[in-house]
Amino acid sequence: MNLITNHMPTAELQRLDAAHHLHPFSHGHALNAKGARVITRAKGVTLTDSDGNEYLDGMAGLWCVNIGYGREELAEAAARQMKELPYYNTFFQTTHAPVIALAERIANLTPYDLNHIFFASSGSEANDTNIRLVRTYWEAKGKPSKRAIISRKNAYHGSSMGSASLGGMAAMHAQGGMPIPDIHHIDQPYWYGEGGDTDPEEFGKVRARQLEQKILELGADNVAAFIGEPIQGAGGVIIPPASYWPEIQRICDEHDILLIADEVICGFGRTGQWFGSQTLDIRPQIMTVAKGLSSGYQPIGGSIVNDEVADVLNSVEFSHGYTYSGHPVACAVALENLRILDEEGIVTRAGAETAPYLAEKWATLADHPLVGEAVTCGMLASLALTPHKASRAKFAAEKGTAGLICRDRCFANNLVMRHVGDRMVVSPPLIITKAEIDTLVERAWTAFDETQARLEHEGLMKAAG
Ligand code: PXG
Repeated sequence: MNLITNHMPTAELQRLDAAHHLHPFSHGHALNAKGARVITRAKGVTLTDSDGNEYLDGMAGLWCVNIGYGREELAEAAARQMKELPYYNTFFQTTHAPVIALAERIANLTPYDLNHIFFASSGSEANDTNIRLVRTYWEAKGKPSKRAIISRKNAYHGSSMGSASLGGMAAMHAQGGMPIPDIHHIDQPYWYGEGGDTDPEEFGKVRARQLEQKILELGADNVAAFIGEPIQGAGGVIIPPASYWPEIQRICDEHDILLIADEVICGFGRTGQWFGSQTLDIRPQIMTVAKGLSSGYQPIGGSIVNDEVADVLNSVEFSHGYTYSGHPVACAVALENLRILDEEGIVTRAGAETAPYLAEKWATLADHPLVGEAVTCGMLASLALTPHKASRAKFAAEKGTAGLICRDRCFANNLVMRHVGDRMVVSPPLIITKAEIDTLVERAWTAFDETQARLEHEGLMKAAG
């Protein structure tokens, strides 16, 4: 048997990793000089590295391990399915039981009449599907000019050409010739960072109305869809003012623009309900899903569409699909994941008990001198580091300097927290206990103390002018 061993010395694993493995979103030379951290196993909310250090995983991997690590039922579901039917496709007029069962399960879980799913293996692929899907939909309805898609700056929708173009990450657009044509970006509803003296609710409406201005500028006859994450995740867990989504909804409805809710992070319990659209009261015609659908145990994603969109799409041949659309093993694992999330009341408990507790404890971090705001929605939480609380000032140092120091101090205190620029974010497994939340917040506080000391020592506690 070809055993993948964790029993090589860390330095040897790091040497081989540096020699042959290209990492996502990394400066290779810098990483290789340092050596990547090697994670060997995980259980519940705890990761163990190759030196035996344990970390509380405040990020559920990459916002995906909603069910927590180490659920043997999912491994068994995969093994069972691999023995029965390890692979077959869903092209050429064929189907199989796992994909049928999962599609039905998802249709039952989703709100409104979002009853149909086109499968992919990731959020990026699903959003690429969405680009082709909404254009094909309008072509089938005799409106081929409706091609443009409007998104937001600092949105994250994936890393492929199409999905990264939908995203609004400046650093990504700077590489490789993006965005592709007919994708437009309006400003994000980030009041803390961009709202100045405007009242937050007023700011939410102002930012939403940029959508209307953009539609009028392009002509509604040329606009296919608007896409947005209910809460921006990779952009820093930006929770929009309450006024924002109702206004976006009104504008999409009035101008006959499809609304795509990218639920890749918000879906499957993250916001305290099954979908972020329910928490934020959005009625999308299309939802993108991935991550929590299988809790990351298998790569799977998809585009969920409502009855009307499915009906129109089904009136033509949609020339689109992936080898692994509806992969039987991924479907079997996702089904088991959804069964457990549901039957063990994990989503319900996260919403009713754990999220309010996280909100209460996370709010105490706002008392730290380095913290400007600390906010949560369900099991998503973020805070802004600042050199000056009262003015919500940014640091004079390059954006992300303080955040990176803080992220490293979190690791040093056995806590995985992500930094997004100078915001710190968490998105823990939904099964995290109250005692583990206490530990998370205690470790964060210590890390912030150490970050502050380091920033002071290096003369970095200065506000931007
Ligand atoms: N949409 C959203 C809202 C996402 O957060 C994707 C689409 C793309 O999914 P895939 O499965 O193709 O990665 C995502 C992914 C980070 C980070 O550092 C965030 C994501 C992925 C990787 C890193 O915050 N989000």
